[in-house]
Formats: sequence, C-alpha cells, structure tokens
Amino acid sequence: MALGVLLLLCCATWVSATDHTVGDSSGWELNVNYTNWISGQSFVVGDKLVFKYAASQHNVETVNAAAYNACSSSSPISTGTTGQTTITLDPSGKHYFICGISNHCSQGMKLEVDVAESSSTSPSPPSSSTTNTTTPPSTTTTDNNSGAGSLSPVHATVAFMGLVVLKLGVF
Ligand SMILES: *[C@@H]1O[C@H](CO)[C@@H](O)[C@H](O)[C@H]1NC(C)=O
Ligand SMILES: *[C@@H]1O[C@H](CO)[C@@H](O)[C@H](O)[C@H]1NC(C)=O
Ligand SMILES: *[C@@H]1O[C@H](CO)[C@@H](O)[C@H](O)[C@H]1NC(C)=O
Ligand SMILES: [Cu+2]
Repeated sequence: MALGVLLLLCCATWVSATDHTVGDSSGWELNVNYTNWISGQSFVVGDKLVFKYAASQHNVETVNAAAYNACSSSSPISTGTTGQTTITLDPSGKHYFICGISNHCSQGMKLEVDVAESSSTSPSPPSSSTTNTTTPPSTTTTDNNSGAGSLSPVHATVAFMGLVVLKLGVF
C-alpha cells in the first residue's frame, strides 16, 4: 500500500498542471488581443500552452526576448506548424512565442508568458554550481494530434484510483 500512496501523491501533483488554450475559443489567430487573454491567466511550471490555428495560415515559434521584441523569426528556438502545438512551460520565467508567418507578429500574434515556480512541495534538487544554467528555455514542443487517442492525466488518475479501489475491495 505504501507504493500506492506514493503513486497517488505523484499523480495528484501531476494532475494539478493546467492546459491553457491560447486565445480560448478564438485560438491562435489574427485580431485577437492576447494581452487581454493573458491577463486572465496564471502559469506555473509544468502547465501547458495549447496553440490551435489553421496550419496553412499560422505557425508557433518559440523565440528569445530579442526576437520577440523585434518580431524576428530568423532563428526560433523551435517551430510548430501542424495546426495544434502544445508547449510545456518549463523552466520558470519568461517564455516568448510569435507567429512567424508574414507580419502577423507585428499585428499582434505574439505572446509573452511569465511562468512561476511550481507550487507543489516536491523538493527540487539543489542545482549544482558546476552546472551552467545559461541554456535557453528548453520548452518541449509537441506538435499535433488532438489528444483524442491519448490518456489525459485526469483520466489516467481516475483509472488508477479505480484500480486502487478494486484492490481494496479484494482485500
Ligand atoms: C488590448 O486590449 C487592451 C485593453 O482593452 C488595450 O489597452 C490594448 O491596446 C489592446 N491591444 C491591442 C494590440 O489591440
Ligand atoms: C556560463 O557560461 C557563460 C558563457 O559560456 C559564462 O559567461 C558564465 O560565467 C557561466 N556561468 C557559470 C555559473 O558557470
Ligand atoms: C499532424 O496533423 C496534421 C493535420 O492535422 C496531419 O496531416 C499530420 O499527419 C499529423 N502528423 C502527425 C505526426 O500525427
Ligand atoms: Cu499568423
């Protein structure tokens, strides 16, 4: 049972990550005020940004602050092009995204996200002083798939708790 409790704890914190659909029902589009959208959001490490857009018209480029300010898509950190791009926000701090198509960025398709440390109490290992942490924000870009076929964390946890209940019932 100790293992089960451990697993429950792990999965409970896992579920607490939030998916933020950029622009809500408007998606990643022209003529959406993302400054307004973001003012209603708060982000912690592990949360996901989900960009939904017409793949023929837009893309999602993860960029640094300079490229964000200049609307430059000359050297993005990563680029999503499939119409649905999910970004896992990690580490904490500022993350910058632009649309690299035409002049969409200067028309407003740019997003600056400020990510707070995770509120979970899991101990983070002390960062060793020999590790140089000047790496660019290594966001994980997962292109594609509506997620229809994949098990969401919530579902996985529900399924898992179901298993625990079953086991308890057996004993
Ligand atoms: C977004 O909306 C805010 C408040 O309504 C406004 O101040 C800002 O200029 C708008 N931004 C754009 C790009 O239209
Ligand atoms: C990390 O690397 C940069 C450039 O290579 C260097 O200037 C900086 O001092 C390094 N920081 C640490 C903590 O080693
Ligand atoms: C991603 O989605 C696009 C369009 O929805 C599809 O054409 C493409 O095959 C998909 N790629 C993967 C890796 O699933
Ligand atoms: Cu665009």
